[in-house]
Amino acid sequence: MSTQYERPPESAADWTVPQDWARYTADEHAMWDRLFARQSAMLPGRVTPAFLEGLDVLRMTKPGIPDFDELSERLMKKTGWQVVAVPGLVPDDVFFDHLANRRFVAGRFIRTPDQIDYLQEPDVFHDVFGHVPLLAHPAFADYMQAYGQGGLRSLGFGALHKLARLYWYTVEFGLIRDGDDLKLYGAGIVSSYGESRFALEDASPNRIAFDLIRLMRTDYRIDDYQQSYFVIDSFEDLLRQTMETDFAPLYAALETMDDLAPDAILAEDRVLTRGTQAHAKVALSS
Ligand code: HBI
Ligand code: FE
Repeated sequence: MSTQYERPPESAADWTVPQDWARYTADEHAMWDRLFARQSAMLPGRVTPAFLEGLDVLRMTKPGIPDFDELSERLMKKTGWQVVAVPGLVPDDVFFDHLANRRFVAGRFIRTPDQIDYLQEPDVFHDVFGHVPLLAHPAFADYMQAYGQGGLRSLGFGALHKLARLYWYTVEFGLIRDGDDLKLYGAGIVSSYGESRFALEDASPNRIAFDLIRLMRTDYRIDDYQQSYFVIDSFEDLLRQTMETDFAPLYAALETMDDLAPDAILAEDRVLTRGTQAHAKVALSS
């Protein structure tokens, strides 16, 4: 879990690098525009309205890869967050320290055409299109900072593995209730053409009401669409539940409980959709 990465010599002690916005090529900007057009055609009606508001107030609808300094200036006024560039994945403690200080670390490179639907390391489209719009939402912005602070504390408990599930099933792959509807908000979903439809509309995955302890017991998949999505009521509710929780006793309690498979359903779950898991079965047999 606590992978050691080599800090590139050109990066600062906190792993940041200049974005070097002027160095992007026309092809790189065109790649952003292509991804942006594809996602913004599909997201209205599917994504939480807060995401679209974020795109708008941050002026992310302008063509081309956003300039992080410009983005930070707008975000700073709204919620006090900044976007800083990093060369790739950074160590957990560095990642959490940035979040705890309201700095979102973003990859500066962009995927190539042959990687359009899948790449391993987060690029600028995933990080900036996927994550940054919601940082303009006050409760979500506070949740991300609280996550960074909790992350730093979790390292002292050797509990990062459990806390990482919270990030995964909320920040990356979360769904949110909108009246009687479900909407997308997780960055891993909203930056993915395939998963944006799958997470909401496919019969395969489970959709289960958010429950902090239950979620922190649940393993996740990094190699395919999720087998279960967890649904929050609102960003305010997510923030409140995590702020009210004392994680030290929670980690101790989790040690006594079994981990759950990504497709598990428990008798006490509030299940919104019981998935067929047809997608996971096909993927497994191929
Ligand atoms: N580094 N650049 C980057 N982006 C991440 O999302 C990230 C990271 N390092 C560690 C990390 N995430 C994990 O600690 C979290 O996903 C829990
Ligand atoms: Fe991400």
